[in-house]
Amino acid sequence: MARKKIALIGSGMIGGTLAHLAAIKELGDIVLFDIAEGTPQGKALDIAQSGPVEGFDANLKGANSYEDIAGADVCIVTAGIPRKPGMSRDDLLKTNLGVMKAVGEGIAAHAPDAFVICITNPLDAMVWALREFSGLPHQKVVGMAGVLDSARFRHFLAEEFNVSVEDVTAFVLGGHGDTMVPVIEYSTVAGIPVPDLIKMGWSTQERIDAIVARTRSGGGEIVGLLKTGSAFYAPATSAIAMAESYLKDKKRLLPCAAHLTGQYGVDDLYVGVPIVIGKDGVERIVEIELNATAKQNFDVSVDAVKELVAACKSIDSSLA
Ligand code: A3D
Repeated sequence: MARKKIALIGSGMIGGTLAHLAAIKELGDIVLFDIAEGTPQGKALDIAQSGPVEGFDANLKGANSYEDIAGADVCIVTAGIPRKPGMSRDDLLKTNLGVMKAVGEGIAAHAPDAFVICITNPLDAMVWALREFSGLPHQKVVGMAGVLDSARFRHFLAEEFNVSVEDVTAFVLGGHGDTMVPVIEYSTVAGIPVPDLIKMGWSTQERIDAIVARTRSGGGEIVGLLKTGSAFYAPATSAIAMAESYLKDKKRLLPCAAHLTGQYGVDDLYVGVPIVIGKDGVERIVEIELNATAKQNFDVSVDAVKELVAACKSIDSSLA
């Protein structure tokens, strides 16, 4: 059986980490693509040279031409620019929208059967635009944010309760950004919901509220520390979990930005919700019951995504 092929569109900090993880996990052969000449080739060679030590078999190739992603089973998109000092959110949106157009057309031409995972920010709007530009089926295009935001929440909860991260499950829904919705009723330690743990004296509502707030600004906290970039290890790991669920038909239930067609009262928008990822891509969208506060927060989050999509439509009339 031929190896699967994984194309990484964007070979920056997340792209390189994705390549390393995909190689170590032997998910398939890997193509690193970027417009920067030398970067994808250098990273591909460096990671390939770790193969003999790690003992993985994977072909790694760096590329500046979309032809090299031909026939990819999975494309993970991190291409774009980060927000620079003095740059408005709209300027960022405009630039990255142009990048999504080029990437979407490249994928449509060379890897139309791929499962596509978008990571480029602003996430919920970029994944929507990428899907529009590529024309791929909605169930084959998703955005990575919820797995990362939930992982951050799980990490903080595990620290708070002094238990293994393995036993902590958590849900963070909604758009990626300040308006994301960590849902504590569905967050558990080995099945015990967080509100019950508060009642049992494991923590207090105030401390959990602080953890929720820290989760919401989890990306910003890391940007503040790194100063020259944003998080890349945990974002890459999160996208690899999604890719693995597709490639191995694991049918994992993961919070991801998925295209909604009426679920949660939302139509034609990508928002973070629980989905099942298997060999067909998004195989199920799971509608969980939200309490009044969570629903209210979810709606605020949806409005923020709507605004961004409207801005995309006004920048590029082909999207309107
Ligand atoms: P970075 O290291 O700057 O890598 C981006 C790469 O994209 C660079 O190598 C660029 O050369 C390349 N690039 C730019 N334009 C194009 C193009 N047209 N075609 C192909 N490649 C291009 O960034 P990063 O890897 O740290 O982050 C990548 C993206 O992920 C950014 O938009 C971040 O904001 C975003 N991000 C999202 C999350 C989420 O949870 C959603 C978390 C962390 C980062």
